[in-house]
Amino acid sequence: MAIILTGGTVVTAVDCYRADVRIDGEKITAIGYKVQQPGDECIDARDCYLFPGGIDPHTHFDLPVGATITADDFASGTRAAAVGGTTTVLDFATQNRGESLARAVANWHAKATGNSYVDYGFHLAVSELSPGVLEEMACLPHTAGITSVKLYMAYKDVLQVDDGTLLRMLLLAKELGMLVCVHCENGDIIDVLVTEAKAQGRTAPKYHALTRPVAAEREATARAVCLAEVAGAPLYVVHVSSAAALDVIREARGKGLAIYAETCPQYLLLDESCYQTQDFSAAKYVMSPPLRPAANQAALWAGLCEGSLATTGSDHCSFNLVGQKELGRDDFSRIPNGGPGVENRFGLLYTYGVAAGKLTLNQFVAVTATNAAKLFGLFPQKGTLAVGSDADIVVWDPAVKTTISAGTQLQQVDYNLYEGMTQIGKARHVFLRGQHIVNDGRLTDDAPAGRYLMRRPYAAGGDSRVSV
Ligand code: DUC
Ligand code: ZN
Ligand code: ZN
Ligand code: ZN
Repeated sequence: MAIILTGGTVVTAVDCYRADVRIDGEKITAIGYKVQQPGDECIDARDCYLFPGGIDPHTHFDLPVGATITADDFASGTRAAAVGGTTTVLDFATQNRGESLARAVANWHAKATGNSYVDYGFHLAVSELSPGVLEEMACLPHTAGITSVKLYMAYKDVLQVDDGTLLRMLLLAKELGMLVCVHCENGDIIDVLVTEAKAQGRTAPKYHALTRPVAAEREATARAVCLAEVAGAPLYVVHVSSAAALDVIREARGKGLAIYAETCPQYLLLDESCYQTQDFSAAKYVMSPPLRPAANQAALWAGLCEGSLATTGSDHCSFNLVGQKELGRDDFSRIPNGGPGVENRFGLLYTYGVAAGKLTLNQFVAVTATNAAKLFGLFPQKGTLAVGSDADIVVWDPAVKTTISAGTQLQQVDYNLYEGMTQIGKARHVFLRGQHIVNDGRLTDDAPAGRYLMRRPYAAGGDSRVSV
């Protein structure tokens, strides 16, 4: 028995039209009129948009950081994703120093298997590039289905790689058909500023932002672009937070370089004034890069609109204010970095993008799903509504208004970055490969149905990426 979504408006990155959608098993098998057959179950989608399930290309679930571990694991994080309209996450399988890549990947499978409510893939976050690790890289695409890695230009003595290492990785990745994702902040600058601030007894959360200036992001972005140019390799800049870094990306793309970039709802919607609290609660906003002066927001929205920014990731990396962020009560540099948002990304982009007139419906779909699918080897299985694609569908009711609050969220963390903000529209139904995982806005009782996604190599996507 098939499911027919009737009377809705189908939205993809390029189209917007009224049609019924037929879901047969895990796939979309027809889009059009009169696609119903006797015995089919009909679900009324009148006055709703049918969007491809959101793809969040940037989450950290069950990630150990120092002496603690992120508040959300795969179960709580992906439940939150699902109700928010996200049906695929790409999480960062993170290598501990001294650990093989195979070990890191096995660790992440152990965390996710049987616990994920949405489909998931892994990027590999590399913390050490010993010769053995470089050799292991070659196996990732075909044995593990991992076709992207992340390197850090910040976190001196912990994660930071030097330019030579980054260049080598770009050269290797190009050969292997992998996309290199880079955290672009100059870790040496930050290290000096943090040391200075602490020497002067500056311990409050706001010094996190003051020791990570925009210039450090701009410089590292320019350096990463330069290294990618030299390597002739594509580059994906994660979590772009500032107009200055965006300018570097726009210029590089203008020269024809394959530079792609992501921003996050927090940089589009929040600003550095969040750090100006008298108490410790500003620690909620301690993330890297930090929140910026408000003038950056308009530039980032424009970047999404014009395509210089291809994707939006939540960078969901949640720590409770009580007991976790508090580890840095006397020293801002010990506050675990990151904030929650996997539940809110899709709705925030709809509300403050589409409903506010900053993004078209097509642009919204591109930056919440399609472009990530193309860049990370999932298109057209994921990221669009087409016959033959996975039936990952969000039935979005634009007439519902809610107020975002930690009190009502599924994210298992004691605050929400967007507390009190309005969300326009809501996921009334969500389908994951045809399975009805959210019904009437609520998660069904079904067991976690998320599956691991073996992703195709970068080059295998061929022309689909040209349009990102
Ligand atoms: N970078 C991320 O992408 N996430 C959490 C912290 C960080 O530095
Ligand atoms: Zn990062
Ligand atoms: Zn991250
Ligand atoms: Zn159903």
